[in-house]
Amino acid sequence: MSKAYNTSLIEKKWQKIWDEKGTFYASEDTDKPKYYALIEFPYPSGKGLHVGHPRPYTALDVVARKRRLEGYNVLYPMGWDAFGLPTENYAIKNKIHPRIVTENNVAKFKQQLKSLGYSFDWSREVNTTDPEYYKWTQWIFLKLFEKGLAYKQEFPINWCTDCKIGLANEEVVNGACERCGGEVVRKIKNQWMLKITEYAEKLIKDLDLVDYIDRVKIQQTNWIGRSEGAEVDFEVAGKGEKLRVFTTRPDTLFGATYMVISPEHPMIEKYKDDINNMDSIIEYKDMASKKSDFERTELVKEKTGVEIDGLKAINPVTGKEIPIWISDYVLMSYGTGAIMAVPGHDTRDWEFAKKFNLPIIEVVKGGNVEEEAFTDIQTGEMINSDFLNKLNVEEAKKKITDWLVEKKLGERKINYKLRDWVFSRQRYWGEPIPLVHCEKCGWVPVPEEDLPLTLPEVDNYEPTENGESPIAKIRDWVETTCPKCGGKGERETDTMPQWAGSSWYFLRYTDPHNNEEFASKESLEYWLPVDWYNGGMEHTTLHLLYSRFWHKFLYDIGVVPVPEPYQKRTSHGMILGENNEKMSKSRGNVVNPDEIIEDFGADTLRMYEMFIGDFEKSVPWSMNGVKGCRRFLDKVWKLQDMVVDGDEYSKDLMTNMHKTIKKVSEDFETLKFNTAIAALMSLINDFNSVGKITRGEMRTFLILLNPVAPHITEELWEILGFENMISDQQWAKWDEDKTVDDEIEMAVQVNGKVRGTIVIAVDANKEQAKAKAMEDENIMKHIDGKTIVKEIYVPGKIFNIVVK
Ligand code: ANZ
Ligand code: ZN
Repeated sequence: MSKAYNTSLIEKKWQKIWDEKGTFYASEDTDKPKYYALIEFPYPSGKGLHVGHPRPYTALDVVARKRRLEGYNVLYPMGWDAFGLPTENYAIKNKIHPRIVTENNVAKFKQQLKSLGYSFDWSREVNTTDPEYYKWTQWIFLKLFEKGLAYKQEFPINWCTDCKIGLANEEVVNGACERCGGEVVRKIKNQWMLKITEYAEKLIKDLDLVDYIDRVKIQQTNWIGRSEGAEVDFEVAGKGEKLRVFTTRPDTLFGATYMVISPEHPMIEKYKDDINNMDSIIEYKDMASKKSDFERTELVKEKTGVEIDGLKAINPVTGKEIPIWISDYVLMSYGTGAIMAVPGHDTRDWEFAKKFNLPIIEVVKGGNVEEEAFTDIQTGEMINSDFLNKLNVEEAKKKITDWLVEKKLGERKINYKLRDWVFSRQRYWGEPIPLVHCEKCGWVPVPEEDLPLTLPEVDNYEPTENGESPIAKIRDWVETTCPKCGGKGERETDTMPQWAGSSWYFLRYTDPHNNEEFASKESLEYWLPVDWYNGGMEHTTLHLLYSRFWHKFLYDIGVVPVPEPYQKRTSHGMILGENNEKMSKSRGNVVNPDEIIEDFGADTLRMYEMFIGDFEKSVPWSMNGVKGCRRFLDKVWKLQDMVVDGDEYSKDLMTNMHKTIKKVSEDFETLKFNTAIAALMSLINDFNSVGKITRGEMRTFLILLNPVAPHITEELWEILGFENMISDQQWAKWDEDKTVDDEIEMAVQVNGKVRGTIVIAVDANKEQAKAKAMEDENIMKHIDGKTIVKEIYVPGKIFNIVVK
């Protein structure tokens, strides 16, 4: 009889062996083909590992382990995205240096990850807060600066008056800070910006080169938001001034009955002396400045606005004078900050026109513009549009644009929704931006040989009242000499955002200890691109886009060998609490992975997270599910008592073995971990009904289960005296022919009507089929007393007997 299944003993034992042997170290020194599997490295928060973390980590661990058995040299690395606000806030509150907080958190995370038995190559661990790492983050920033892709600009940001920090639009809810509820105001700050917009076109186009799940491609494409259209000049009556708009529908120009400019449009300031209602305009501007862009452009909300009294525009095709309004639904940050309003064919303009009683002209026939805007561009035909009449929208667009270009009234234009990346943070715990400001020379890079520019020691990490970084107070760090002229200079005191270090970490993994370069050419050539990258959907338009941008830039300056960093991208769903809500302390539904490992074992946790449901969907946690997985592994453990000699598969199990190998092999590739496990569960039931298993069957079973439950399978492998370790074996192969059942059910027809079914061997001949058919009463009933004139037999498919 076997010993008890002692998870803690077995799991610690194998983790130690893997560690000592360096079983999962990747090396470039091999003839094997490479495979680079990657998951998003975690932010080591003080809360420790969440049960959500192991879902993607286990999934790609399964892939990595399978690939090794398939003969690949696999890189599956891990590291820490460790700069960031929570650590800094914790440090401020508890008066501990963020570096120490980070060290502690990393130690805790690492111990937790090790207890899950991942096949990470721990010799390549990276940490974004390590000066030897961020030296290269700074280096890349300087390259961007050198090429003109980093610039400093006055930029309105959402400023939380309590946190004293800039917030992203998504972080402002009803004018208040999402974190603390504090008041959010717009504050103009001089910020470092990265010109990601320069890569907008490539970031869309090169999605063709990669194999990302559709929803990722779609989200990125929409986020970049490419719009083709035209810019058109409208004359401001009597001012010799042009008001330029961006439109995607130049074909509707004859229907432009008024214009709208953004409340921040510079024209207001310029013509303030000509405007008779400046008071109401200023009042409106104030109100608008309190809203986020998101709120301003929400479709559902009631339109507001003020007509500018004193300025009129002239529609360039009709020559008619039209009013100019200001409204917050027009953003200064998009296009030209001004629009031609076509209420007949644009929904927002239509609502605005209805509210303020502005004229609506139908220029595309097809709807009823008194009822709603007609926005279809496929079916309509132009009317009320002079030389465009009778054309369809597409033709009209082309014709009017040509006309505008010819008359020098406008030009073709492509716009993107994508904005440049605000790259400054006024906080301590981030990479210092390695630039010095000199009165004479302007912004001067810190020389490469002086990198890393390390963070100064400060006593107080609190941001300052005026919104400057706490570093600004360390005068002897700030005051320096200009690297160019040797005169007096001051260091930039903003730090980089957390997205910096994660924008290139996958490159560092290829050669993490290199002191000369961020990675050697050979390592990059060998390992890139990442073959399979799995990560959260919430990073699609942040980290995933940012890192593609940095990578493309590095490709353009010739320091990485491939244009795209990640060949394949997949994404996992969230794990919710047992009550189907997001796990959180306040909801009391948090599951601690340590406790699951303690009570059930790491293999059970790994297996459960792979079995829990469709990998791409959110699913609630279930303790019953965990127990079910543990019961399965208990059954696996007991298999050792049923093993009999024989390297072959037995006749009874032959088809099932081949079928299961095929199913598991394919499902592991297509994120169907749950159905792969189900197949293994069903195979064990077959083992149990047969009552014994050959060594050959057991061997294959252990190999198939190994990627999901690596500890128990290595242990059984050893107990049963198989050679070496599973990690040294080859992935199981299946024989397609043998995946088909030897016996099948076949319908038997008499004169084209099904009269019964027979069970026969797949390769049975007509005589054998006929013999079986004759045993069937119902079939015989239809044949008896008649003459068989024809027998049509299609092996494996059908048997048709024709009688007279
Ligand atoms: C006239 C027009 C007629 C428009 C029509 C649309 C339909 P996307 O696809 O998002 O690029 N627009 C331009 N700049 C704007 C700004 N700064 N703030 C708010 N709206 C702005 O949409 C471009 C369209 O959005 C432009 O085309 C313009 O309205 C508006 F039947 O011009 B359109
Ligand atoms: Zn200088």
